[in-house]
Amino acid sequence: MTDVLTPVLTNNWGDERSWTLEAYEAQGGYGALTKALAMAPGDVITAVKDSGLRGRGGAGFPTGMKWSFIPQDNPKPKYLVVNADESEPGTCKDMPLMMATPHTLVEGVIISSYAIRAHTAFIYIRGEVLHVIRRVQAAVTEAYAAGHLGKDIHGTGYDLDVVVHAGAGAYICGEETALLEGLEGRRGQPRLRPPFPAVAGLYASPTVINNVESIASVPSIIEHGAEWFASMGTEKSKGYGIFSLSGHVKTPGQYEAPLGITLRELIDLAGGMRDGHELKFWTPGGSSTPLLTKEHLDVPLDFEGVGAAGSMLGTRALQLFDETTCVLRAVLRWTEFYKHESCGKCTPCREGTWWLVQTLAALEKGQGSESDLELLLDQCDNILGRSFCALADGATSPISSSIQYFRDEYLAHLTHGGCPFDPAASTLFA
Ligand code: L3W
Repeated sequence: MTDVLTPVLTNNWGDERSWTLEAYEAQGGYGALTKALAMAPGDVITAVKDSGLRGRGGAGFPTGMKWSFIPQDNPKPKYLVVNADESEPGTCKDMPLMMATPHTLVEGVIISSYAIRAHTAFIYIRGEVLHVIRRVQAAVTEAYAAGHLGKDIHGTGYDLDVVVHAGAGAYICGEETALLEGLEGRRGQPRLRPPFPAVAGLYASPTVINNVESIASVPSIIEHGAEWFASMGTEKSKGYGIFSLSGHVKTPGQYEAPLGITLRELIDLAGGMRDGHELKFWTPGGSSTPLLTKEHLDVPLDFEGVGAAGSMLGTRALQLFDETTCVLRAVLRWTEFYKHESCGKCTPCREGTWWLVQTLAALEKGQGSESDLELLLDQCDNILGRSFCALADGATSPISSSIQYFRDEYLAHLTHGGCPFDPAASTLFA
């Protein structure tokens, strides 16, 4: 069994007033900043590269490599933007992190900005979570007062300003280029890539955009060293991450563990499935990642292991459903979400998600025929890889995977003339 629970990011979550500067500094907080500021910026990038840290926002792109794409011969200002929009269904790691230890993020922002030679950084937080926005803003204010931010940080001559920005509440703004549009004051819609933000991002300047957890992982890498971080996890998926468990599990919550842990181990940590019930299906990284089943309980939860099982690690948002849940109803509910959140910019997504809902809703009511399953898969085919960003691709994932694993359940709706499940039996999607 993997060494379970390696709390680094979550280590002080239970402490009284863990979010204050005083509590953070009492645990050695901002020590990594002092260490980083004594290093050359390029050496900080090398340390993050050597650690093997990969983006924690879903895609797993190597963080240090992304930073090294910032062209230092470009005279334009460089920016760091933290993607704190966390909206993927089931994902709940960045918000608790920002509530419990916002200074971990702020310290990470300063070190990361220093590494890419940025003098302005933005933390883009989804607008609905006012309490989180206030907490992060309070931490930024404390950091300015303590000399960790502003002019001549720690007397090194390095200047950095941090702006906390509230989004306006749209799932699409978690997509990095739509986020930049929002930050520039426009309607949040994705831009065509390339150019990638590292070349032309915010205000057409070189910009690094990283997820909260990625940036919050940086101080401990600097403090303990790249080798320490790389000694955890698996060969290609290094380090640890926060796994969020929700659904029909006894103790839902955040479990920090090395990448490569299995769902079976995590369920044990969470006290098991609810009494008398067994796992039926689950999402490894939110509803945008193809569903898996109980056959996949021992898949290593790293980018490669989950990929080999036909899904994606994504945001490690593990949503667990037992045998009382109608898979079709769950998938319909997610598809309605994607239809609602489609920004409408490209036709495959705008029209395609609408058609997916129509077809699924009819099947869920027991209307239509078996050929509608092929129609649904055909609709998915016409969306996948043909839209502007990953939103529509994500919308197809639960549909095609549920047909792959639960075709009989779709057909049972047709023979039953409606949903054969008792909606009262499942506490979810009832
Ligand atoms: C420079 C290149 N930069 C790639 C950068 C790129 C981005 C990062 C990853 O979507 C996924 C999505 C969701 N030069 C580059 C380059 N980059 N090539 O690397 O890029 P990419 O395109 O692989 O992914 P993405 O657009 O960032 C993220 C999936 O994650 N997801 C997560 C959803 C999460 C939320 C949330 O609430 N946090 O919404 C779940 O599965 O579907 O596939 O920075 O610029 N040549």
